[in-house]
Amino acid sequence: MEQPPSPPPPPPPTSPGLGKAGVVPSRRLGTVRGGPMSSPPERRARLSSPGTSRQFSEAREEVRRRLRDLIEGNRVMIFSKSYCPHSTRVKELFSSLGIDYNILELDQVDDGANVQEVLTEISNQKTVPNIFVNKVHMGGCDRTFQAHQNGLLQKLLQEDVAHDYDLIIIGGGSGGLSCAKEAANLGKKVMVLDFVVPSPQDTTWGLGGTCVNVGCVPKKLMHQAALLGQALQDSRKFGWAYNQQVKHNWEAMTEAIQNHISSLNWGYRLTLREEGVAYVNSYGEFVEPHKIKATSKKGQETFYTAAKFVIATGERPRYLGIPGDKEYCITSDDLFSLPYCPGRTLVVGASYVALECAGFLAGLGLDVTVMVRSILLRDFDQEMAEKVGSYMEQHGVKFLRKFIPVTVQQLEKGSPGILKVMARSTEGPETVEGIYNTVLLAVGRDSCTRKMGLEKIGVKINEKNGKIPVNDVEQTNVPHVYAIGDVLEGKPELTPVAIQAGKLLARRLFGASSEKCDYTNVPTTVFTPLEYGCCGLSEEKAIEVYNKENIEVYHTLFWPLEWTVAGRDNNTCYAKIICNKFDSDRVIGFHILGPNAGEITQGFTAAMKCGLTKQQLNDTIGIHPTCGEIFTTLQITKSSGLDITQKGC
Ligand code: FAD
Ligand code: NA7
Repeated sequence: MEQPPSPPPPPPPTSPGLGKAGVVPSRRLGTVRGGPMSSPPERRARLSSPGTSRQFSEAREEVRRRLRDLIEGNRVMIFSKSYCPHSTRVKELFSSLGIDYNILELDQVDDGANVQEVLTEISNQKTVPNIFVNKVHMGGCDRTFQAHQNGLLQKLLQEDVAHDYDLIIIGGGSGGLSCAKEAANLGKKVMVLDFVVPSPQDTTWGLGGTCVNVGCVPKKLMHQAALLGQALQDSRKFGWAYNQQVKHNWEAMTEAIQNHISSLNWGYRLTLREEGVAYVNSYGEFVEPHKIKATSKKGQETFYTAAKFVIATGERPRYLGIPGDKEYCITSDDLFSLPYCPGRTLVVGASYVALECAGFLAGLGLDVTVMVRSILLRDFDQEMAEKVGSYMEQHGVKFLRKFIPVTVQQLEKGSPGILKVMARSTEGPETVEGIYNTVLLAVGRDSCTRKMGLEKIGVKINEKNGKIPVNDVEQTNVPHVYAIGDVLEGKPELTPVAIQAGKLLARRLFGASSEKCDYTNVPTTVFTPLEYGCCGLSEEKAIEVYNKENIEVYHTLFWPLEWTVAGRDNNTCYAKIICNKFDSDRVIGFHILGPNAGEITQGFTAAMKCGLTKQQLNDTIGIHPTCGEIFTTLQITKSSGLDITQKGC
C-alpha cells in the first residue's frame, strides 16, 4: 500500500536525499524555501485561507500552473512526503540508476494539502509518491518499479537524451558567455548562438555582446581619453611645460580602441573553444519548444535541439520614428567605431548613455549639445543628476531642455556631413532649429525578444517593452526556457549583473548549487566628466519607501587634493549617504560625485552588502589623502541645513 493523502503527525525533517547517488544532490524544491514551489508570504496566506470563491479558484489555478511547470521542467519529478517509505524506495531507485530527479515534499510546503488535491486532479492519483518522467505520468512506487522491470522507464528516460545539446544559449554577450562557460565547466554540452544584426548605419561587431563592443569598454576608454585631455590642462599647474600644440586625433583613438576590442573578441572565441562550447555565428529563432533555427549571415539555415535554453539577447538602441532618424542619425552602436570625428554633435536623450557620450565628446574638444525631453538621469538620485548636469554645463556642454526632435534633414553629405534638426518644445508651441555634423540618438534601448519565435513556444514577454518576466530562478513561464541579462524585466541592466546571473543559473541547472542572483544593492557608476557612483536607494526612493522622518541624510561637498593645485572646481564634488534611522542608521543609499567614483563605490558596496551602518563608517579610519575618506568623517545632516562647503584639506 502506498502512502494515503491524509496527513499523519509530521515527523522531524529528514536529511536531503541525493539525486545521482552520492554525486549530485537533487534540487529538493519543496524543502528549499524560495524554490519554484515556494511563494511570497501574501500568496501563501491566500492559498491557505481563500477569501472569496474567485480568489480560491485563482489560487487553485496558480497551483496548477506551478505544478505543470515542475512536471514539464524536470526530467524526473517526484511528488513525495519526506517520511513516506514508498517515496524513499523510488528515490533510491533513481539514485541507483544514476538519474537526477527533483522532489517536492508535500509535507514540507505550507500549502501541501492544496497541492496534493490539485495533483490528484491532474494525475488522477491520490497517493504519494506520484512520479512523472519526461512529462509522462508514471504512477506511484509499484508502477515505477514495474516500468523499470519491463524497460518502459528506460525508454521514457531516453527520449530526453535525443537532444543535440544540454543547453543552447541565444546571445553571446556578458550573460550568455558567462552561463555557457560555467555550464561547460560542469560537464554539459553547450552551444552559444551569437549574431549581430547590422545597425541602420551598417555597423557590426564581433563576439562578446554590447559591453565589450559598443558599451562599457569603448565608452570607458573614450572617457579616459577625455580625462587625459583634462590632465594635460592640469599638468601645466604642476610644472609641465610643452610648446607643441596639443590636438586630439579621433581616428588614432578609435583605431587603438577597436584594436583592443578585436583582441577581446578573439579571446572570447578562444575561451569558448577551450571550454568545449560550440559557438555558432548565426541568428537564433525558436521553431519548436526544444528546437531552434540558426540562420547564418549568408542565409543558411541549420536546426539544433536542446533540453534547456537561455535567452541572453540583450538590447539594441531605439530610434525615434521621426523623418530622417534611421537615415542620418547614429547611435552608440555606431559611435565607438565611427571612422571620422563626429564634429559638432547633438545628443538626444538624457540618461546615462546620452550624458556619458556627450561628456567624453565635449572632453575631446567637440561642440556638444544635449537635447533633454524631461529630466536628467531618470531613476537616479535627482540631486546627484542635477550636479552631474551642472558640472557638464560649466565644462562646455550645452543643454537644450524640454525639447524633442521632430525632423532630421541632411543638408550636405560627408564624413561628417551637415544635418539640420527641427525640434519642438514639450511645454508649448515653440520650435528650434539647429545645424550639426552628427546627431547621436540615446533615447533608450529595446529588448531583442520580438523576432526570435518566442510566441511559437509560448514564452511570455511584456508586450509594452519586450522584456521577459522571470521567477526568482530566471525561469520564464516555459519551464525549460530561462532568461538573463538586459532582456529581464525589472532588473538592473549592467554587465556584472548579467555575468552573475548567467554563472549562478548554470550552477543551479547543472551543479549542486541553489544560490540565486541577488539583485539588491547593485552598484553602478555614470562615467560623466564628473563621475557619479551609487549603490542602494536614491534619496527620492528612500523617502518613498521609508518616509522622510525615518531617514537621515549625511552629506558634504569636497575638494579632491589633486584638484587644488590645478585650481579646479572647488566645492563641486559631493558625497552623500542615506541612513535608516530606525535600523541602527544602516546605510541604504550611497552616492558620490568625484574622480574615480566607480573605484570608491565598489569598495563601499561590499560594506553595504555586509549591512554597513553610520557608526561603522565613523569607526573606520580613512586613507589620507583620498576622496573615499570623506565617508569616514561625514557629520553634517541635510536636515540640519548646515553649510557643507569645504574650506581646506
Ligand atoms: P548583450 O551583451 O547585449 O549580448 C546580447 C548578444 O545577443 C548580442 O551579441 C546580440 O547581438 C546577440 N543576439 C541578439 N539576438 C540574437 C539572436 N536572436 N540570435 C543570436 N544572437 C542574438 N554596463 C555596465 O555594467 N557598465 C557600464 O559602464 C556600461 N556602459 C554601457 C554603455 C553603453 C553605451 C551601453 C549601450 C551599455 C552599457 N552597459 C554598461 C550595459 C551593458 O552593456 C549590458 O548590461 C550588458 O551588455 C548586457 O549583457 P547581455 O548578455 O544581457 O546582452
Ligand atoms: P534610457 O535609460 O531608457 O533613457 C532614455 C532617455 O532618452 C531618457 O532620457 C528619455 O527621456 C529619453 N527619451 C526617450 N524617448 C525620447 C524621445 N522621443 N525624445 C527625446 N528623448 C527621449 O536609455 P539609455 O539608452 O540611456 O540606456 C538604456 C540602457 O542601455 C541602460 O540601462 C544601460 O543598460 C544601457 P525621459 O526621461 O523618458 O523623458
